[in-house]
Amino acid sequence: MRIELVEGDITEQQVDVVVNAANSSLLGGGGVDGAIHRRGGPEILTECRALRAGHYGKGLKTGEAVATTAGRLPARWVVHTVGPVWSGDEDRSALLAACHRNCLHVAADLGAHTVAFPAISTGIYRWPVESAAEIALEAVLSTLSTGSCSVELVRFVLFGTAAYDVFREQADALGVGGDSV
Ligand code: AR6
Repeated sequence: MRIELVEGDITEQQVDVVVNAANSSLLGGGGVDGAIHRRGGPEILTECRALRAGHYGKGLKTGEAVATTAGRLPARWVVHTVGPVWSGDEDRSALLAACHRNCLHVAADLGAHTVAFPAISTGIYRWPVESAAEIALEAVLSTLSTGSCSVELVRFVLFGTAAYDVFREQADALGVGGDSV
C-alpha cells in the first residue's frame, strides 16, 4: 500500500480510478468535474444521467460515492463523490473523510488497485487546503490500513505548487506519501 503526491492534472492520470469532486446533481460543473467531463467525453454524462434516472433520483448525498465509466480518460472508472461545502460554523470534517473512505470502498468493489484523488472541496467548496489535506490523508491512511481494502496505490493529484506543498507538509507530518512523476 502506497500514498503518493503529485502536482498535475487528474484527467491525465493512468490509474484504475479517477475520483471526481462532483456535486449532488451528478450532471457536471466547474473545476475538476468540468475537466473530467470535458476530457472524458459524453459517455460519462450518459451514465450519470442513467444513475439519476435510477437509484440516485434525488442525487448523490454529500460524503457518498458512485462509479461510472471513465470514457476517454486514461483511467478505467470515474468514482464521483460530493464533498462538503466549507462552513466556519459547523464541523463537516466527518463528511470529507467519508468521501475518501467511500471512494476507496467503491474502487475496491470494482477491483481497482490504483486510485487518484483531487483535493476534494478545496476549490469551489472553499475548504482550507491545510485542513482538507490532513483529513484526506488520515482518512485514506486509516481506510487502507484496515486490510479490508484491496487498493494498493492512492495518488493525490494537486493542482499547482501551493496545494502540492501543503499536502507535502501534512504528509510529512503523518510520515506518509512518496513523490511520483
Ligand atoms: N486536476 C486536479 N485538480 C484540479 C483540476 C484538475 N484538472 N482542476 C481543478 N483542480 P473543485 P470542490 C483542483 O472546485 O471544491 C464543481 O463545480 C482545484 O484547484 O473542482 O469539491 C462541482 O460540480 C481544487 O484544489 O471541487 C461542484 O459543484 C480542487 O481541485 C463543486 O465544483 C477541488 O476543486 C465541487 O467543489
